Amino acid sequence: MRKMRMHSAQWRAATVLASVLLVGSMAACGNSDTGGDGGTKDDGKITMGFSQVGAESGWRTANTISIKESATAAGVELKFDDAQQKQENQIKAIRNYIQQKVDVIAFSPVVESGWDTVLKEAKDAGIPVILTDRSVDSADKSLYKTFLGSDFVKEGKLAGDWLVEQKKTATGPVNIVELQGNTGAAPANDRKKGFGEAIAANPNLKIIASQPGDFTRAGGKQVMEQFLKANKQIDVLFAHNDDMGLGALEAITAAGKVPGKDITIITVDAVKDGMQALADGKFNFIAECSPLLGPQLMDLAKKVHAGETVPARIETQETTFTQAQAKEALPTRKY
Ligand code: GYE
Repeated sequence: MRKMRMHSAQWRAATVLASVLLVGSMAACGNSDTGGDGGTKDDGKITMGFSQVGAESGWRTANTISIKESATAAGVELKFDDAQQKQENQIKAIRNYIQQKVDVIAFSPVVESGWDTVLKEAKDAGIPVILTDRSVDSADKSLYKTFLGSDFVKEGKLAGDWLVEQKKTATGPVNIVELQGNTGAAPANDRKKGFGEAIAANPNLKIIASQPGDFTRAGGKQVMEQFLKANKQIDVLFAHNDDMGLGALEAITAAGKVPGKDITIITVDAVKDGMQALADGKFNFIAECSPLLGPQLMDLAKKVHAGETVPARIETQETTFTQAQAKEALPTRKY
């Protein structure tokens, strides 16, 4: 852990000075066993404070595992906090990390808005911040070093484009219900936007109901039950993640309908359980969102800590899956 903050030029000067002093003192002691690097190696571990959204979904679990494993592999000392999907808990965790003078703060913001004050506190303390998975809507981009994560608008658009293609011969209305992620979250806002823009290509495609299911199975099930009660004809479900889709399956089956046949189901993520439902014919299409952000995050932390400039935005590479593609991909799927 670092005791004080310096600019990279100062760091370099300090490192040179320290190594000169170290070599000098070792020579004075007659100790030449320096491990072969002349004693210039910085063995001080990077300490990262990470504030995770919660444990709401299979995606999140895979993401947490990726971050913890990558920290160990990269020799980064990780302080980890689960905010249980509450912004106030994340702010508290970030303030703790500032107080503990960690080297880097990384977090996945549960919602997009309301971060300026705490980000400014981190900046004033000289602690670099990396956004992972989800972004913030702060106008001041100097409050964080980079944002590593997916293009959620694109995911929604890919989901919508697939539906437009499937329904291109439809002559009557196609009734769509939408299960949104937690209110105010970047992936909820953006997936809704991308999907809406894509389906505008065919005026037959109509969203007749749209509610948050908080990215959880329980939320998906409960809201889908309400949708089914309130709407006679539901043709399509677009769920902002696999877990809500999986919860909705129970409600659909309980209502005597066949998921994947009576109701076309499109989701986002492509975690194992979602891919299994797709391979089994219960889901119809998934836009992938990769949770395996750990290795890139650790790499970025090292660069930022060393004072290197990193790209302001790093986008995750993703694909989409049909039922046939899910069958093929499942045996080697890691999460
Ligand atoms: O799609 C969902 C999770 O922020 C991309 O959060 C992430 C989303 C993911 O709960 O399953």
